[in-house]
Amino acid sequence: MKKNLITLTSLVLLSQTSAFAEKRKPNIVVIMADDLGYGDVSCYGATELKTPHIDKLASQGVKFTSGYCSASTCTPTRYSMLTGNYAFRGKRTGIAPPNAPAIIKPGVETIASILRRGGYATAVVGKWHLGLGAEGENGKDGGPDWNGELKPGPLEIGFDSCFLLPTTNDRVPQVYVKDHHVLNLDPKDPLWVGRKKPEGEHPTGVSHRDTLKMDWSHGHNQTIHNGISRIGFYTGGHAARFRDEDLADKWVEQSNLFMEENKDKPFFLFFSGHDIHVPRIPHERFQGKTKLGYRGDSIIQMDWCVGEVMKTLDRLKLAENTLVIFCSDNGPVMDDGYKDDALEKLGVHRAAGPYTGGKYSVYEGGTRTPFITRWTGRIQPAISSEMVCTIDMAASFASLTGQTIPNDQCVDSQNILGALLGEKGAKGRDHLVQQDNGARGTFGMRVVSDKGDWKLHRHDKKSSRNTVVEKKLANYKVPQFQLFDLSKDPAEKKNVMKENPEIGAELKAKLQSIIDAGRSR
Ligand code: NG6
Ligand code: CA
Repeated sequence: MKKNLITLTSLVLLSQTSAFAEKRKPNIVVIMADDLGYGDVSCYGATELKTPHIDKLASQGVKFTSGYCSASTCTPTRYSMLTGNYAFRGKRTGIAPPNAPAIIKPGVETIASILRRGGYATAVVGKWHLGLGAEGENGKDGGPDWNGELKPGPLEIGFDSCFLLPTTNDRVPQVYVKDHHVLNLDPKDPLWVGRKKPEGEHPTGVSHRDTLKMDWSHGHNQTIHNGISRIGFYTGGHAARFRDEDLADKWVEQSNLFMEENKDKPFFLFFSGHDIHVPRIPHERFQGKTKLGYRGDSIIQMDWCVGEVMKTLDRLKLAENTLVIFCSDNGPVMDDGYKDDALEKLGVHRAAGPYTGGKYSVYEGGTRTPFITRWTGRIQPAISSEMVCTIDMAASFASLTGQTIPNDQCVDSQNILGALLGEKGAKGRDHLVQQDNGARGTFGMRVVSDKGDWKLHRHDKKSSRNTVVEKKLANYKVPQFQLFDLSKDPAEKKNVMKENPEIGAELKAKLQSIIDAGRSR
């Protein structure tokens, strides 16, 4: 009897200690904004609007002045963030079309698989844009089976659950995906998604332009939903379709549910809102809140989302046990295909702050973005100039949670946990390769050493893409290599390759060796 009692007591003690140990593993919440520039929030210098919630986060944590995403478009940054691999190494890592199959294959290590192994509940809520479904075989198209099981997808690469906008909202279809299925899909009204206009009557942004509630400026003139024409065609799935105005509320609702359900165990939430990507259609209650038009109003809506997530952490008493990271997937863009007056109403607002370029560019404005870490009680408020990047989350989170990563995985992710936590003397990266979209041979590389703070640009071929920005760029003869001294010239205005041939040669060789080595970890 006595022996049993002892065993029982020790069992209780043991389970309490392990519960305690589990509890001590911090939750991780990554909030990634879409197309948000360095200068788009007030704590990074915006004066034309106020972002109180993001500002508060920054005042409670570390505000990085050299925080980056790894690419200046969405898909490659998100691919790199999750896998810890530079996107230019992977196939089909450029902006994903509506029917793209899953880009990250099952078996590839991701932040989610690492943390799940460490006992975390893992979820992604919001924009995915990394493809769904298998590769095509025997000449058949692969990609999402919209009316069946949508796999592989997030659940096959480490997430326990997902609630998604499958692509990006200027692309079809406007439906939510919950785990493996389109939510609220009526089998009697199947969803079809394709590149060719369906037969018969099918209003488009061209044929019914005068009915649109927001006009398009380039592309984005195919199937109309909610008065907005999109990239790509779709039919059916009417009961499943959402209103653009409600997206932000939905992400908050679903994130709150996940955090509440998992409040007693460590969790990883990837909050991947759609703001401030086009079409910028904020909820009615945010429309007109700034003088910058819907682009500014969407920033306010995104800031509200950040506030709501923080409120939930407070309500669940989790702020002291949660590492929060706020970042963006690429720099800013004004006209990205819709006439929403972003440029016309810009005034003195500088979306990329002091930097040149933005989305689609390897100038600093393309990838240097707001980047904030907060962990109440653990991180001391500070401003840090250490170089940190979204691609480093994999190795850093592995270190934080005591996980090991196989040598052939997360090959470009660096463990910069100390810098992310603002620890005194802890170093960030000393170099970072930046890319535009896909793997087309346009690179930026920043290198910080005792020789200075340098930036190399490499443009292997003339861009063939069709964006307004790139068309403009194509009118210039861009030298294959350019060198900028960021210590004197953060705006990358003066190419100093001729004056600094040795530094130039060193950086060229370093970039080439990173590409050739297939890894940089
Ligand atoms: C471009 C789209 C742009 C945007 C971008 C992806 C055109 C002319 N432009 O091809 O509107 O959707 O892709 O943005 O169609 S991202 O942030 O998801 O990478
Ligand atoms: Ca983006």
